[in-house]
Amino acid sequence: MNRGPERAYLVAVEATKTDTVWSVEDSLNELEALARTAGAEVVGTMRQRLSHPDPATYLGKGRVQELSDAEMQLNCDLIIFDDELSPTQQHNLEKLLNARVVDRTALILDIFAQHARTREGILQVELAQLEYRLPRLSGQDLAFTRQAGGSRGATGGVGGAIGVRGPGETKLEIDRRRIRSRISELKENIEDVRKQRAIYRRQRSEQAIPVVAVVGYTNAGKSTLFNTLTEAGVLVENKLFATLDPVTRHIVLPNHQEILMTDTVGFIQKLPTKLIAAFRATLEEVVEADMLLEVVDVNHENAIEQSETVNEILEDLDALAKPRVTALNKMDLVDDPEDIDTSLYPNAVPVSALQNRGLDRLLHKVADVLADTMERVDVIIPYRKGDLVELFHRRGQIVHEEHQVDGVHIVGRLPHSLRGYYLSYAES
Ligand SMILES: Nc1nc2c(ncn2[C@@H]2O[C@H](COP(=O)(O)OP(=O)(O)OP(=O)(O)O)[C@@H](O)[C@H]2O)c(=O)[nH]1
Ligand SMILES: [Mg+2]
Repeated sequence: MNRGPERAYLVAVEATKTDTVWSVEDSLNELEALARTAGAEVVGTMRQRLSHPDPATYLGKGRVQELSDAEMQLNCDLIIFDDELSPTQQHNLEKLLNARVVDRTALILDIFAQHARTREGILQVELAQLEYRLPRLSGQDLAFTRQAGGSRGATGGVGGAIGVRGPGETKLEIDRRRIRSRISELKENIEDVRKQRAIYRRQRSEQAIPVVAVVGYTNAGKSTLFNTLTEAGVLVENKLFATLDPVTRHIVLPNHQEILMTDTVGFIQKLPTKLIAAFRATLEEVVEADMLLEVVDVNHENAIEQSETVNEILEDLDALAKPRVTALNKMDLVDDPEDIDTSLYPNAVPVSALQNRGLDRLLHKVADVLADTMERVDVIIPYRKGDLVELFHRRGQIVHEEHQVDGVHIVGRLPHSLRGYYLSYAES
């Protein structure tokens, strides 16, 4: 049976008591992009101004009735709410509406489930899905599962219905106890992944190779930039959340300093805390990085809101104070580059990752900002210690180098952890 894309109707509350920088229009536009990424066709939208969403039914009672009429008329398969619904709201809405009730969180989880590729990604998505479903599981939900069921792919990924497919799908029909035990099993597995990552990180930091984490809003062009810089061939897609698992590659900066660069999962507004918690293993790459390279899609009409959301999430992760360079990406699409206010972003460099423009300047900026995190040294290294000269070239930044009778005189900067090797050769 080939029915074509599922028909989705979008619903948002324009909360008057909120501190978000996002307008309801922009948030709904983003929800539409998410719905399309998940494979749905959007057939209508509704919004209501309220001081805050109704605790029982999200919208006011009258609007729910209107929604019920609209869904019949438009023949909707699902209704997507632009916030995370509480289990109560979800149950009440399911009673009042015919189409499936899906919230922003379930939609994001659905996209994550479709895009998870590595073991780490798959584990984290399943954990997030089960944590989300557990408090929502009831007799009602089981009816909803059967109704939504349909195809259940062997991998649990593609082919099911939006909001209910993914690694956790078959688990929906088992009881809470079994879900809980699966959750603790997943947590143990993820803990193993975290430990493994921590070991890699320790090895990296012993080698004093600085780690630069590429962060930014979903679809900003992080993977494209990462690929152009490393030619690594990471999945690039004009879809939200194309990348879920961090990938790390070696890069040599124009001054010959080596760094490690890590591509990461995209951020989005209203990112559920449970999801951030589930993705802790991945996000620790950001938390532990020496520096952040934020990618901003300057051509996006919400570039500033997106960057603000990135800042909020970095603050939650305790990573806001890290040294940062901003790649103002997609400059090739900007009509008048003069219009871009670069002072809004820390250490901003305009680039086009797609057209390989501005990247040399960007890497120079990365080297400059890294230099600020390193220590200035002035040493004369004896000729028999050629390995230390070579190490300085690879891990440090050289400002001045001169071959003298007593050795190689180097003035430059080194990561703190390497300073010890050079102490005995310090000039005066
Ligand atoms: N015109 C233009 N498009 C770009 C540029 N950089 C990236 N894109 C496009 O933007 C889309 C998203 O790129 P990705 O690199 O997947 O973005 P991302 O930030 O990694 O996205 P997620 O992993 O989904 O969070 C793709 O269609 C890219 O081709 C650019 O400099 N110019
Ligand atoms: Mg990506």
